Amino acid sequence: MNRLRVGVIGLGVMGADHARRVARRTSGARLVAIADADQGRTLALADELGARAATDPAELIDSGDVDAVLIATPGSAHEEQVMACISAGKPVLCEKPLTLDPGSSLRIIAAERAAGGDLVQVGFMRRFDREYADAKRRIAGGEIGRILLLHNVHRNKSAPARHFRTEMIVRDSLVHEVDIARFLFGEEIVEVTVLAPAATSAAARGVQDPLVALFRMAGGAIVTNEVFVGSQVGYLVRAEAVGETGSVRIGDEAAVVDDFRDRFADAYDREVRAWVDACRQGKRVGPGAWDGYAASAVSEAAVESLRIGRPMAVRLSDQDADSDRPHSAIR
Ligand code: ISE
Repeated sequence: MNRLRVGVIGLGVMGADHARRVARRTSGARLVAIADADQGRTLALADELGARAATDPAELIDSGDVDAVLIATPGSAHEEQVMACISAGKPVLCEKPLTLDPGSSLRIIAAERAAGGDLVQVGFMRRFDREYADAKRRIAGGEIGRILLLHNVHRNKSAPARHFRTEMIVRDSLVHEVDIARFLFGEEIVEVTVLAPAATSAAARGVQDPLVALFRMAGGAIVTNEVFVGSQVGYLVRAEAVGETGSVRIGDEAAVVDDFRDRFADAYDREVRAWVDACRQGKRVGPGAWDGYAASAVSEAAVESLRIGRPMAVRLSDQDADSDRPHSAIR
């Protein structure tokens, strides 16, 4: 079978990493085209990787030499670009968050359903991390009994400098804990509470960093989350799922590194390889449009909880992409 011809849109930190991953470390795929608003950046990377520098995202998506698209642009651009991929009938791996609000994610679900395809995979790469995948297997297998608690710690060394706002800690960082809680429990999050401890002096004026968030799962379990993007120490992600008869820990052996691309390099490789393999078989793996929507709805409730200072219920649409899959049956 021919290799999957992949186009990458968005060549910032994550997008350039993915373009190199597809070009150099993903069997079954070929990087054929790249696009970014910065034409100089596009030309330089196209030269480095031997890909075509597309004139703009729309041209890349519609191009006859592109079978599948990887989107790594800012979240504000995702709806239009994912919709264009759906219209073109092309499978798409869209970096998280799928979109910045629940309504736009629901529009993507509706468009995907109307197109009759299961085309959208969302870039929640931790599901492909070996430790998280093993934890899911052990929990699903009943090794620790019913899980009652999940504790997450998520620290970055420093916050992105430009225009960083408190709600980005929720929508861009905590969103990983939202998805991994849904994944490990196999349930939806029904309530979220966000608390702002005393902020670090390293935070920009008005930014509340760190944040503490509590999720209540549909089955009654509680998830505690610390997200600290300006920790000044390094990138650290740990978790412990606590069950009735034991616990499963994640990240204890992981070195504290500077960058999330180092901590999850293997997970990103496995995620993209799984996406390519699925596309070549006309299938989809991992988190889909519904998972992107649910994470967006929880993020919206989390931002509101922080604003009003009390718990917020998470209300999900009954427009489920897989009508035969109850909300709580998360893949
Ligand atoms: C970034 O976009 C990621 O996805 C990282 O995993 C996360 O730790 C970081 O906070 C985000 O900005």
